[in-house]
Amino acid sequence: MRFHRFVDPKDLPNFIMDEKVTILVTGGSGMLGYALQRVVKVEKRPNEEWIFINSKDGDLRDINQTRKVIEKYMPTHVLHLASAVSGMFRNIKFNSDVLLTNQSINTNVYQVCKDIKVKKLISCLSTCIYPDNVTYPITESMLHNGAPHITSIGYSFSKRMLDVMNRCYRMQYGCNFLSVIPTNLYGPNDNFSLEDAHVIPGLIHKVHRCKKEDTPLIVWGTGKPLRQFIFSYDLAKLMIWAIREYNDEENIFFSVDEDDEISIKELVEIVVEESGFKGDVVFDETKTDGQYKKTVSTAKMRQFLPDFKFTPIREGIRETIRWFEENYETART
Ligand code: GFB
Repeated sequence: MRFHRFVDPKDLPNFIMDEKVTILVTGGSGMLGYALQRVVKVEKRPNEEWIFINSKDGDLRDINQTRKVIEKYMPTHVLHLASAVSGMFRNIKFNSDVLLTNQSINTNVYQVCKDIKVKKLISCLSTCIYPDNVTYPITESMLHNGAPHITSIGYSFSKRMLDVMNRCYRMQYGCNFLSVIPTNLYGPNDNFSLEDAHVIPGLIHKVHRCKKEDTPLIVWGTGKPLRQFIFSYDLAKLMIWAIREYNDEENIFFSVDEDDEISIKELVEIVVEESGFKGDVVFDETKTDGQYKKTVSTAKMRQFLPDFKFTPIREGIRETIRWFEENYETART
């Protein structure tokens, strides 16, 4: 390959194969961090060093602790996953706590990564932060076209600010800071707390209880809402691809395709069948459905990864149930 006098950095292969890269993952012991640790074991390249940190290594709400832990490893690349995140029902109760926690964590991590000149920083948004009143399927560029759903306003604006920070740091300092946007995530090592969990871990824990106590399964809402669920191990593979290869300054959705969107009712049927629950299922319609749907287009992702195979939802749920049953005593419940 002949290099011309001027080569646009974006055209250079991101990881020059023999160049040593140090990838620091914040929020390294959460559900996605857990999945990344397992996938990296298999997919790690010889020139890559992966470091997973969590709140025990330092409180990222504190700028001094943030600087200390990041400068300890001096990463060339950062996957910023640390965040206050929970299901809709906890978001409704703690919108301002979630907003303030994420604001301080993100401000500190971005500041330090700019100061130590990391080559690339990728942060993780979520599709629930997109406008609630929107045409479907949602595309990446619609992020600021209106207010998000009220149930998660604190979380949503704290994550939208990451997009704004990417643009500001890129304009002022030329930082290669960008974001990827997964849909509803589930998998091993999730938060299975009955109150705070997202719907899949919440249902898996409820079924576990109902089988023990021989009680009906209470599902919140009408069961009509629609969601695109992505298995944590699949997202881990996509995040590894992104930190190595993705250099577009615009965001990208990581999601199963639109055809794989399912209703909460269909989801309940899969969880019930895969856990062998024989009891009654009751929909408590006094509980809110939240956002009816947030269907995203995967057209951009498919341009880069036309053949990426996602784990079928039934298989992912079976694996998550197996992990929960095996780790019940130590799981977050
Ligand atoms: O997973 P979930 O809390 O997240 O709720 P969202 C999804 C749907 O499941 C809602 C219904 O329509 C709920 O009414 N649902 C039924 C349940 N039973 C349950 C249950 O036992 N627990 C829960 N949690 N839901 C979140 C955002 O919205 O999406 C977060 O609040 C985050 O910030 C996440 O972005 C990805 O999809 O409604």
